[in-house]
Amino acid sequence: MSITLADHGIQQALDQLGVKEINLGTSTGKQWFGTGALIESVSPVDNQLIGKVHETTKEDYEKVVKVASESFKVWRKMPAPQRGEIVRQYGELLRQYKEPLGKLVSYEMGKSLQEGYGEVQEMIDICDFAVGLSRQLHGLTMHSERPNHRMYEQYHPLGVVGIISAFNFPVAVWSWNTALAWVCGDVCIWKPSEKTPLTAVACQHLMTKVLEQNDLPEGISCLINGDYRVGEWMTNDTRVPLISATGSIRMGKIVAQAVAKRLGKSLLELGGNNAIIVTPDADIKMTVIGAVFGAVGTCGQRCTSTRRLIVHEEVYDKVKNALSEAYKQLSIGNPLDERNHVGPLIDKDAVNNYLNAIAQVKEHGGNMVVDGGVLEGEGYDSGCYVKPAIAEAENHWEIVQEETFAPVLYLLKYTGDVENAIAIQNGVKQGLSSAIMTTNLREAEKFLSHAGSDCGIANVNIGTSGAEIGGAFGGEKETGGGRESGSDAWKVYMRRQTNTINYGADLPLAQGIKFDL
Ligand code: UN1
Repeated sequence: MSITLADHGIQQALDQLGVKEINLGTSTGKQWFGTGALIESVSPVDNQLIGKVHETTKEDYEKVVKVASESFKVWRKMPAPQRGEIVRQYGELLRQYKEPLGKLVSYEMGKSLQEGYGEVQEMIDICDFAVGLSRQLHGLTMHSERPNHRMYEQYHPLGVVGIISAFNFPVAVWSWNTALAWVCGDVCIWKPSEKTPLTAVACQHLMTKVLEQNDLPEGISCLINGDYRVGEWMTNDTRVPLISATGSIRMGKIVAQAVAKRLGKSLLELGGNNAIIVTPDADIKMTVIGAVFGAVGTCGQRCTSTRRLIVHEEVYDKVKNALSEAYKQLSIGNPLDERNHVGPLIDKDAVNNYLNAIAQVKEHGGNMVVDGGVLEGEGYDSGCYVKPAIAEAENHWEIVQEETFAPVLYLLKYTGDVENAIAIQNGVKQGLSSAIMTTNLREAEKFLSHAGSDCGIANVNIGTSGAEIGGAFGGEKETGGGRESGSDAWKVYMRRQTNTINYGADLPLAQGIKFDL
């Protein structure tokens, strides 16, 4: 028996957010337009069509870039703290709309309601962060080698920022980029995942309210919709100096090359193959909580999801048993029901990738500690609900080396010193997030040292996922090297200028060069 959108409370959320059955997919802020083909947004929760969005055509795209480039000239003139005020208002609106937006995130993407709300909370948090930042876009001053000279640096807005986001964090990652870019004086064009276009339409409607209330020009916040072809218009466009892209390594390599070809800047946040090292001195209770949330949260579809658990032989069986017990407690089902821990995968392709990973483990003769499978029967009609699985594996297997965006956790055994575990942890192409569970200071510090984890994120006694917005987020190696959200990640959204001012009556040259006329 199918449940209607109204039964889920989704219809009400859509109404509150101004999302319709058929939506224009292109927006420059106040104006909405679009004549392109329709993208259908189907919920992985129960296969229901939530709504449709018109794809952006090349003509629409041209219009958007023109408007964005014009509005940049106005926006960059506004003092940064005033831009911060606009972001503050957006954050306020997100507080008001947290419930419907969180719900729509949960239903369109399939993550648990708690995580849907958590994602909107990340948006609110980054807005708050950006408001403070708007008064701190500082450069350094340096002492000049020449007398009567002053040297300093300043940061200027960059221009139009193109944001390509993924389905798994359909709204938060956009906010990490826009909230910072806006206070930095940039204007943004957002291409969300074609799997989650409605949450993007909802966010743009909210921003439209803010822009209208403040009588700001069109083009500060723009939305375009479509698949990789629409993304390509942006990556190849010299009018877009920075492309920030989140997604697969495969996608990132294409984007990076296209942007580099025109010597643009890119900020890449790509795949991870995140591991937790569990040493003999680990607190097992904490380990289980961190590992289970890391592996099954968001149904294993975070770029920070825990994929590998590298466990010392002394505690291996204990950890293995504790994990299989914990997995028995997991309830899988409709993510809008707060009793469920795990919702569906995004679509059938994701289910196939998951099944393929398990099949490959079995081909290698790997033992399934907790077997997987697709769930069937009432409540599982969409065919996207899978059982989180745990497999005993080896690090060098091709499937372990890859990121499978699904809840499959590989158990890897190590012997001897923590250095051996670190070598396994680093022995993959990706370098996003990593963690160690230990109460031993020496092990923890080794893991954090120059010879330790090679990832952008390295945690002690915390899992690999669930990073706070205050730190710079991103990773090394094939994760792409970009940093988003906290710390000084804002610098990538600006151009740096070094200024030297001579307030003397002579013109001495640097490096002691004499050039007498
Ligand atoms: C992502 O999966 O692309 O650290 C982002 C985390 C979240 C963000 C994940 N704060 O798990």
